[in-house]
Amino acid sequence: MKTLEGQLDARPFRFGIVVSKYNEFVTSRLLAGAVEVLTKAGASDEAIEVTRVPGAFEIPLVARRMARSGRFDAVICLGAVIRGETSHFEYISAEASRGIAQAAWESDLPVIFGVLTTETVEQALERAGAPERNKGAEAARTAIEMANLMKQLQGTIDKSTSRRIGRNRTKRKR
Ligand code: INI
Repeated sequence: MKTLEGQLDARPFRFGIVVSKYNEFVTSRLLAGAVEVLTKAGASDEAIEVTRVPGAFEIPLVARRMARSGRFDAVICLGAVIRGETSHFEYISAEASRGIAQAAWESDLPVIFGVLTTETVEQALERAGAPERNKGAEAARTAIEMANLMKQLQGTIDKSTSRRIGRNRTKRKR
């Protein structure tokens, strides 16, 4: 049985990060957590590009644009939607998650959901703190693993396609 699983090696890859400025006291910590993980896993400074957007609602459009640019192996989305501060919490968080998933589908690239949706500021800060609980760090680890996995899958798809083409060629020759 063959099992594929992505490794935590960031060296071969380029990463785009979309981070929202809304609740920057939280999102700056998510960004720091993500960059630390990428750097420790071998990504160079030039391999990381950060784009800042006004709020979580704006993340999907920019994530999609970055993912479709062909310049990245994964895009990491970072934001913080806090219920205590908004009556339209549901709309913003639902659109952010739906749009981020859609950006991945439409680009065939890992677009990673690192948007906190919490009831309170305290909960948001708790999930933007120490590396083991930092949602930005978690999103970066997922991005590295998925970039590696997609590369492996590309290899298996290429091989099976060329096997199929080879078989068809042989059939035609007969
Ligand atoms: N954006 C956030 O990222 N988090 C929030 O908690 C938030 N609140 O509370 O309203 C928020 N609002 C802004 C929103 O994302 C858009 O930028 C705005 O609606 C303009 O489209």
